Order: sequence, then C-alpha cells, then structure tokens
Amino acid sequence: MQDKLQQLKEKALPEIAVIKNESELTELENKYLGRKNGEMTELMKGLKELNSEEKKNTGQLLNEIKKEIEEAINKKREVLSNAGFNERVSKEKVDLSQPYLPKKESGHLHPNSIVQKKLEDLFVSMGFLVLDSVELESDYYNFEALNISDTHPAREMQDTFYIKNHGNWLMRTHTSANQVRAIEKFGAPLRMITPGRCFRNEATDARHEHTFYQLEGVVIDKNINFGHMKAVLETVARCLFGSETKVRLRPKFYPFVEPGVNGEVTCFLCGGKGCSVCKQTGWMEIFGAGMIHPNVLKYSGLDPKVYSGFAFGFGLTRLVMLKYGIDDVRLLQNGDLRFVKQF
Ligand code: FA5
Repeated sequence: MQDKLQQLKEKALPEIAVIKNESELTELENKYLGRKNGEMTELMKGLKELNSEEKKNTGQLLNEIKKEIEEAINKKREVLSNAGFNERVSKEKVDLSQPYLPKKESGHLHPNSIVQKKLEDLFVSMGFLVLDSVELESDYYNFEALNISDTHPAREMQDTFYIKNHGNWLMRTHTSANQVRAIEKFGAPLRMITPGRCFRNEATDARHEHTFYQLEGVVIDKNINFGHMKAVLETVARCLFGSETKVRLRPKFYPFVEPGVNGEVTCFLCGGKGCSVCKQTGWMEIFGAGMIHPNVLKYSGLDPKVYSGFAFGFGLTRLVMLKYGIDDVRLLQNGDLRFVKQF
C-alpha cells in the first residue's frame, strides 16, 4: 500500500504543475482528494485491512502525502487566480476623453411627509403607536361604527366618493375610520395615531382639496378626561408652531364624540388680524376632537362604564400650510416641481 501511495504522489504532483486554469484544477482536486471516489480516499479504505503496526506507519505516510498534494493544489490555485486578475487588469481601459456626466438629481421629502414625520416622532415620544390603515373603506367603519347611521345628516358634511355598484365601499372621508378598527385590534388601554390620505367630494378652494391628509389620534384608558385631551392638543400645536402659539377650542358637533370641539390656531398669514385665508377671523381651523362617544366604545367592544377616552383629527395638510405659509392647499398636490423644490 505504501508503494501505491508513492506512485499516486508521483502521478499527481506533475499533473498539478502543468494545469492551466482553475476549473481543471478543481477537477484534478476531485480526482485525487474527492470524498466520494477520490483516489486517495479509495486507498484510505484499505487501511482497515492492515495490522496495527502497518496501520500506524501507512496512516502516517498517507497523511503526509495527502498534505503535500493539498499544498500543491492551494499554491497552484493562488498562482492561477493572480494570473486571472492580472489578465483582467491588463484588458481594462480608462477613457480619459469621456465627457463628464452631471450628477443625478436626488429627491427629497414632500413638505407633507416632513410634518407627518415630525408629528410621528412627537407622538412616539409620548408612547403612542403609529398605525396605518386602508383608504378604500367600508361604510361601516367610516360612518356606521362612528355613530353616523345611514340617514344621519352628518353624512352630508362629509360627502364622499362611493364605488360604483359597491354601495358599501367608499374612499374614506376621514382617518377616524381607523378608530374602531384599531380599538378592535389592540383593545384598551390604547394610545395611537394614524396618519393618512382622505377624500371628499368638495368644491375645492384655497383651504379645501378633494384629497388631503389627516392625522387621527385615540387615547383610551380608565379615568381619561377632557384635560388630558387639551394638554395633548396644545403640545402638538406648540411643537409645530412654537411655544407662544394659542389654541382655541370651541364646541362642535361630531356624532362620534361627546362633547366635541373644533380647534383653531392663530392664522399664519395675518397673525390674527383677519385675511382671506382665515375668512377674516384671525383663526385657522386645524382639528376636530372630543371625548369618544359611549356608542363608539360599545361598537369597539369596550364597556363605556369602565373605559373613557378622547380622539382628535388634525388636518395634516392644513398644518403644512400653516408651518410653511402656503396660501393655497391646491399647490401641495399639483405636481409642479418649482413648488416642491422649495422645501
Ligand atoms: C373630521 O374629519 C373628524 N373626523 C375629526 C375628528 C376626529 C373629530 C376625532 C372628533 C374626533 P373635520 O371634517 O372637521 O373633522 O376635519 C378635520 C380637519 O381636517 C379640519 O379641521 C381640516 O383641517 C381638515 N380638512 C377637512 N376637510 C378638508 C379638505 N377638504 N381639505 C383640506 N383639509 C381638510
């Protein structure tokens, strides 16, 4: 067996020396050292037939020869790979006369996204979840579960786009549509915001678009009161517009809260003196809010005797207008790059 090992070595080493490329080398490696049918592996099988003295000597020789062949293969592989690299480099060309290509313009966040992200950070710092939801919504979550029955006059205030021949599906008119969905999913206690796109069949003007963004919030726990709500809303207004910002809350009817309020901040354009944007009032309406109606809690599967909560819906698009002094809401989505590039 020792003779056979010596013969194998004398055969393998010269073959390795004349190999010209890496794939042939791998083939050769399998031929001699391959685990299944490699010649060396086949010889190793014969070891078990030797007596213990022979086994010791032959085993030692076998290891030495195997190591020698492995080293020769590794060395050859290194040589071949350097040669391949050198060949590639020698073929490469750098064309110094090629004209300079201008840097591609990279995009940036839309002002709406900038304000949304800032508010998401603020709410996350106060322990709120940030939730997403659907834009094509069922009549149930957009109206019914919010205490707005089929014949309720409040449906008039939020005229929307219904899906033809699918009367129960519509483009959501407000992010409040995610209130009951979220409470059903996460239960109480709950602190969440849900920003997103809303749609209304509006006669558009400087403050009203058919497609706009809102940012809804819901807080539910035991013993939540109106004072908690006011503090959160003022925190948002001051985060966006500075610590001097005044917030005005006035009663407003929304079927899904009781009591309900609408919230205004000082008009950005006239500083409160009165102008066409704020309809000469000095104030700009930016949110609706209120204590969640017991019926909505019931629809969501909660007991209104145990839990209370508040909800608010900011007109995110209006916040953007206020923050950047944009005097026409329609500019935000008309796709004019001259406008968007200013932010
Ligand atoms: C609502 O949509 C209620 N879902 C808000 C709410 C939530 C009340 C939770 C109570 C509890 P309203 O229709 O007032 O309410 O709209 C809220 C805000 O969205 C408005 O203050 C305004 O800033 C913005 N908004 C409403 N319609 C438009 C529109 N067509 N274009 C741009 N912004 C709008």
